[in-house]
Amino acid sequence: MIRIHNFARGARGLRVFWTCEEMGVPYEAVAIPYPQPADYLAMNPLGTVPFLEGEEGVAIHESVAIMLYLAQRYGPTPLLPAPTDPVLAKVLQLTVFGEASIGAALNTLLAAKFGAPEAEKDNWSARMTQGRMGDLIADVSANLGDKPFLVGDHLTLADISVSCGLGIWAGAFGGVLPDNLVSWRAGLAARSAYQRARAKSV
Ligand SMILES: N[C@@H](CCC(=O)N[C@@H](CS)C(=O)NCC(=O)O)C(=O)O
Repeated sequence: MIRIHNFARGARGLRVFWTCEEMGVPYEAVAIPYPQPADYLAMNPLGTVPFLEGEEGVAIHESVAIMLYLAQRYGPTPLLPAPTDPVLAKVLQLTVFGEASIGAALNTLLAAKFGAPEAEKDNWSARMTQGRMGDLIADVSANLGDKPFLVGDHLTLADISVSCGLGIWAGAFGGVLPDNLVSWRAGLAARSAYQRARAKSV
């Protein structure tokens, strides 16, 4: 069985657990303490989570790469449209955006909030990144409009990736979201696959 390593309540690992739950892919959730033990660092020297130990010797980090890999390795799945489906491009764009834009900005802010010395917590980069988060959230809100899903008429990897990224914003920073994003996240959180994934994230 595949193994997915994650910190307790790690939002990026939740992306991966949730993808597996939606697809019905069995997995073992492996809780990683912080600081990471030597055997974990031997497998993933960066020490980041999530990390996938898959079949056929697969061993990779990067939450979005893991989601895309699982969808292709264990699909087809409605979470990832077929190559000829015109909505594929938008699903890929937003799935990557959830981490490359939102997640990366939040890591800068997390480092400033929890790691920086007092005098550096509100430095120029932190303020610039905070402002950028506003732009990113406005972009997601405009993409969603009053629809229940970001792309098309059903859940895709885009919803999973972006909503988990915004979960860090709401959870770690008490960040406020526009009403349409609050309703969308509430609808996603009501899904049984999401709830099973959350139960594995403790
Ligand atoms: N882009 C990476 C980011 C991974 C990442 O920064 N994970 C955080 C936890 S959510 C982490 O491992 N932090 C601990 C550390 O960097 O030592 C991904 O999406 O997997």
